[in-house]
Amino acid sequence: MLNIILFGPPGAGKGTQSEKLIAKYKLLHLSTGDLLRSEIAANTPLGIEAKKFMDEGKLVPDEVVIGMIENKLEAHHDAAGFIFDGFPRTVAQAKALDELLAKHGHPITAMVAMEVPHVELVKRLVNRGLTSGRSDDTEEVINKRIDEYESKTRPVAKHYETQQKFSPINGIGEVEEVFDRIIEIINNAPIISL
Ligand code: B4P
Repeated sequence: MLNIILFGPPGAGKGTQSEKLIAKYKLLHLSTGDLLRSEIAANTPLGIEAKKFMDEGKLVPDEVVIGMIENKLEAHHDAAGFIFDGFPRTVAQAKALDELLAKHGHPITAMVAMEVPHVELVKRLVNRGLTSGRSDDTEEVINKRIDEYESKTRPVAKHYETQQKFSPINGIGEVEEVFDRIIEIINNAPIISL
């Protein structure tokens, strides 16, 4: 089973690269951002609560996102593996994910971290905001999201570095070039079973 975490700040290209990886490796895509946006679109109590945090550029509380991922993992026991996109975003989420995957005997294979400088992130997301209709793609909220990443999400890298699963790549370049860097890491990662 191939379990890949795509890691990086907002706008690093996690969603963009996930689409290509799913097509190549036939993995299940678990994007907490997408899951939260579909709850918002359906106007569920969870969505209404999550929207308040997302509109301010803040992370949604851990218990909400961990619960969503747990439900998806339980519902897809037979998957060939998962692409975790935008999850885990805190050390508490990473610990919860490790425990959930240990139950199934298939831990994280690799964390691929896309590195993109702050100015480029803001440029990409402001640009996406022109057409996305996303209320969090405004310059003010984008900067808050990047601050939130620096304080709460960056430490997750250390968590997987300690497990020797952390691989940074340059996230600048054509989408295809970045994709090639990611698949090189995935193809060379040892597959571990517990
Ligand atoms: P998300 O939806 O996860 O993600 P994102 O920050 O928008 O970034 P992503 O990296 O996927 O960017 P994309 O490929 O689209 O998060 C939204 C919010 O949800 C968070 O702020 C938070 O509130 C909440 N949330 C989600 N998960 C959570 C969790 N686990 N815990 C708590 N809260 C959570 O790329 C961006 C743009 O760049 C696109 O326009 C794309 O076309 C462009 N681009 C991509 N690759 C490029 C390249 N190589 N060159 C140039 N442009 C490129």
